[in-house]
Amino acid sequence: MTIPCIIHADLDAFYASVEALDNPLLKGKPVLVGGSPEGRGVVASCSYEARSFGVRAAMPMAQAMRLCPHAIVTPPRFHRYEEMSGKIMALFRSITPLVEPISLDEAFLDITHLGERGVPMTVVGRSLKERVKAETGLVISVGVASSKSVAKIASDACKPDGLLVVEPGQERAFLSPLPVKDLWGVGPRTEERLRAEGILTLGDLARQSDAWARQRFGKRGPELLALSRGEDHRPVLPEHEAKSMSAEVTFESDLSDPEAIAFQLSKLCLRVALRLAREGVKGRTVTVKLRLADFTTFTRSLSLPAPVSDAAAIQRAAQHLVSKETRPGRRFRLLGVGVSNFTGEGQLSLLES
Ligand code: DCP
Ligand code: MG
Repeated sequence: MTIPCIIHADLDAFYASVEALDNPLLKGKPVLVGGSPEGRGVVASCSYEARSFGVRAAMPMAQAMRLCPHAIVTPPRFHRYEEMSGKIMALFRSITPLVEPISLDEAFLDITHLGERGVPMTVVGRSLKERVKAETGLVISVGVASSKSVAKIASDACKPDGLLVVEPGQERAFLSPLPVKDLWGVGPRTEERLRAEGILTLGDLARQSDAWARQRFGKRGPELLALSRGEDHRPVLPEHEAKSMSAEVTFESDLSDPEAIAFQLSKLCLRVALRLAREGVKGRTVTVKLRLADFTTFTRSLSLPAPVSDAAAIQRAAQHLVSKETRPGRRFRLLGVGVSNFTGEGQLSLLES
């Protein structure tokens, strides 16, 4: 039986690293990319120099500046990050067509074919890191394992500038001492519930029975147990097999002005259109995601008579949906746009290319 070989690659301090790449004065300095410290801005990305002061992503910018007063703050430049992301994903695809991007800066690569030919995984990982560095100037951390879940945990564990290969058969030993929160899908609430039961590490979790897990977490329980044991059979799905493409933004301060919302919407539609164009797909369903000031989150969808991929058409549909939800006094915290329900037409052109 063939053992799958899966890479999880994730750029180190992505936005902050791109800023340092474009402005050498920022190299080796604590860099924070995000909203302004005066507003309600948060840190989107921070260099490892800034992290040594305790700064973390999603932290309010004002708090980050208290921890690291000499940090350099710069606003995000999404187009530039998308451009770099495109370059890196193309590089990944030159190694295998089986690339599943998870976000702008991370992807799974199925390199089972190299494993079958006996190429050592450390060699593949090292050469991937070197190529990314040489061709883009950026640094990735790489985890290699027999499954997506273990590969992802491995790349997180070896950051920054890391390479970690978990050999087949060693999955459980690798996971066992790690805290439960390292598992993909275990958020603060699940972590707290597990802690209440005395379960702190993945090893603690792996020892429980399916019945125990089902009783506490329902259907998800046995799935969590399997992941804690390093068992994960999900395949790497290339993006054109993805079900949707989307982009979203959290505002620095909640928006209620319809014109301001329309402007943000237009930028999101452009980002989604870029991704659709890159993959050569069209979709018939446009969805908007809205989060109110009180964190209530909901989506609204519209199915169109014909598939679309251009920013203007996506925007017309998205704007129609959003306009029905805006009213005086209603403030929005987050806005997202997605296109799904991809058509045969787009898929066909993909196959042809
Ligand atoms: N991002 C964001 N807000 C967050 C987390 C991430 O806007 N709360 C953006 C900025 C990041 C990018 O996504 O640069 C990638 O996210 P990562 O979690 O991979 O974070 P980094 O790449 O910045 O750091 P690292 O991967 O080295 O931990
Ligand atoms: Mg990253």
